[in-house]
Amino acid sequence: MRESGIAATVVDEAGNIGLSGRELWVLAGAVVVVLALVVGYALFRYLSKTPGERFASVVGSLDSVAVLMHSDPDPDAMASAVAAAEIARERGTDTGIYYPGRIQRDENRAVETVLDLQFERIERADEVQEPGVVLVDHNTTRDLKNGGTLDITAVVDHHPGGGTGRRFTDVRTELGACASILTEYFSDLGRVPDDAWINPHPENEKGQVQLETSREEGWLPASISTGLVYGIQSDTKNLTNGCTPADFEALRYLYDGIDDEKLDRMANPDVTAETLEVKARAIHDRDVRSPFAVSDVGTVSNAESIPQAADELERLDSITAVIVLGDKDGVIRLAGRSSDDRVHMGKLLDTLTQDIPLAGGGGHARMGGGRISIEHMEGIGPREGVSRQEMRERLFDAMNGEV
Ligand SMILES: [Mn+2]
Repeated sequence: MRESGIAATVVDEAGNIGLSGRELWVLAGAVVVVLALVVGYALFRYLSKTPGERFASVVGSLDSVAVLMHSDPDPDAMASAVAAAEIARERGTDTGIYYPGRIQRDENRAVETVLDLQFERIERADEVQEPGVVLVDHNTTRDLKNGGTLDITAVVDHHPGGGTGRRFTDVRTELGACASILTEYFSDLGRVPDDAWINPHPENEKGQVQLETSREEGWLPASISTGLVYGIQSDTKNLTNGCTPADFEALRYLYDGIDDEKLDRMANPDVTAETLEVKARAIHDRDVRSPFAVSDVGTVSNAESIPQAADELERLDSITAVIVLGDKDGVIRLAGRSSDDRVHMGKLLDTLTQDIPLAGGGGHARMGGGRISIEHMEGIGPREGVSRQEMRERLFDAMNGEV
């Protein structure tokens, strides 16, 4: 009985066993089922990973990674960058933290100093040598010269904008701070905020106090926890603006790791005498025509004191919109604040600077800035210029909707 039907095993003259057509189909079916199971299992493993685990495996798969902040690194961006770098380092990946622009504000510089952070300032994309790039607290590289040439591996952010990473994107626009997302990653990865500063680790045999945190045990250093807490605080105006349950959950998780003394030094940094003097000048010399105010603080040596003076003046109870101007190096800097729905500060400063050569302005509804070269404002060349006093009148006219 050599051939007893289609279903039977076929044995040829040489005695080799072949497969009938039906058996081939069964075998093919089995292979397909096994493949589907393998793919399904891999997909299940991937999908059942937490965002923190996925982020860690992406950054951990690279030899080195560059963590990039935006051009005005604030406490949220710095804390997020340090956290992202920590997760990569834990996986054996070399890291560098970079930013274009400047760290100017007193409170931003305080974070750098208090947490003893090392960031590298760059101007062009080709200064980034690492094969992997992670963006934190922003999602496109427009602040960086030739930023478009960078291959962005991962994006972790809470701003709108639609930028994505090639291998990982976690943008949650509803959250108050990017630091809340990175905090969740540490929680996902089983890291425990180090409360060593509250309860010093027990003394070892030699009687030395072991304050050094032990990475093997999964501790999260207090400086990182404290930075993340301050990042959340400062991005949400001390938890009064844009906070979600997830931000509070992040703070709850970090609570044990807060270093009170460091947090206080960051939240209440020493300010330079000039910043206080410029604020004082802005308040003393204010020109109030309710509900608007303009204040000219004259020449300053740190232009960053001008927006800080605007923040201060905006707090006056009868004022809904304020513009502070001052000059440095022949350039007038304008800083505007508005809580008045009739005054879109960014558009106002943009319109106002349009007919002056080399001037520019812009921003959001509630906050804007601008720059005007004094020479060009006063009208070098064929144009008829505007005096500083006339500029002040123009600012009021613009806030009144007359420009
Ligand atoms: Mn932020």
